[in-house]
Amino acid sequence: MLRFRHMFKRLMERVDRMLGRGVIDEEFYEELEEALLQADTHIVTATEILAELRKAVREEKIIEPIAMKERLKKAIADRFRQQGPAGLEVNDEDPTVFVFVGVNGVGKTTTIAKVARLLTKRGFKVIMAAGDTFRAAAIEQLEVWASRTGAEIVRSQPGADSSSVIFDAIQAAKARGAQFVLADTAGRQHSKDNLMSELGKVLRVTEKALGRKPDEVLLVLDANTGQNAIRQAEEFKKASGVTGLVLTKIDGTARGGAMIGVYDRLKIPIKLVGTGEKMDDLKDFKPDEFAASLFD
Ligand SMILES: Nc1nc2c(ncn2[C@@H]2O[C@H](COP(=O)(O)OP(=O)(O)O)[C@@H](O)[C@H]2O)c(=O)[nH]1
Ligand SMILES: [Mg+2]
Repeated sequence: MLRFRHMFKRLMERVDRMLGRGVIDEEFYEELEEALLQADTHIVTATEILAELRKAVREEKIIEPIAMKERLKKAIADRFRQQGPAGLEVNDEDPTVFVFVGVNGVGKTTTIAKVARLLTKRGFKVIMAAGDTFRAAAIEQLEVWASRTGAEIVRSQPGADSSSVIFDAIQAAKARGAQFVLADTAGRQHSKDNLMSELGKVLRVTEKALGRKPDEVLLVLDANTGQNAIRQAEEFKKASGVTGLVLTKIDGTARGGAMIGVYDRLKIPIKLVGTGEKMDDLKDFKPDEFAASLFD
């Protein structure tokens, strides 16, 4: 089982030092709050965790530092358990369409490759839509992943209308009997307003081609971005009705605190986690399993 301990390594090391003093006093709580904030925990979440610990100390009669540490781990793990199980929505009527959104560099294209790999391995026919038409390199990158994963790709020229590429990909999927369309989108435009209105158009056009909303609008978030991830999620939620989150690069972050807050603050389920740069480095987000593996 994958372990995600590194996400809270620094926090736990600091807690060990604090507990080394042997007492759980006001100073301990203050320092713990600071440590949680330094791990990028949202202020509201940090406050709630502290309240929970104080209550636990009172009601569960926690006096041993070691017991305190275990209680903190539980408080963190429970936050991840809150959302309940969440799989990807697959429609009875082909094609199922997943649209991937998010700012530049978070891992949209790589995640598309990983999801394609998962599906082609199971024998599904997958079409990638090269909807990031903002840069030529983005189209080429997706082409490389298409050939590596055995997916097909529908593309156009750099600068072409992103939504028309996705429209064409959905038509192609219907014509060729593909079960899945994975649509890439641009993470950068000339302006942020531009990006959000472009996304709005992509979703409207997808709905027109498909006869229903996309089955998932997956917002890809880089786990290293800390609090900023929450702000990005708020903006994309407004603009594109995000149905699920993909947290990438959790293999390389010590800022797990931000992720405790993501579901808490947005109530959008985490669906997948990216654990590396290779195409098999993707995990379903199973809250219980994830929480259990955080600290063992
Ligand atoms: N370590 C790690 N790197 C990742 C992960 N996902 C993506 N990357 C890397 O992040 C960089 C940007 O990814 P890309 O898919 O091009 O981002 P996009 O701009 O959102 O499409 C690339 O170097 C990827 O290899 C992950 O889960 N772990
Ligand atoms: Mg990309």
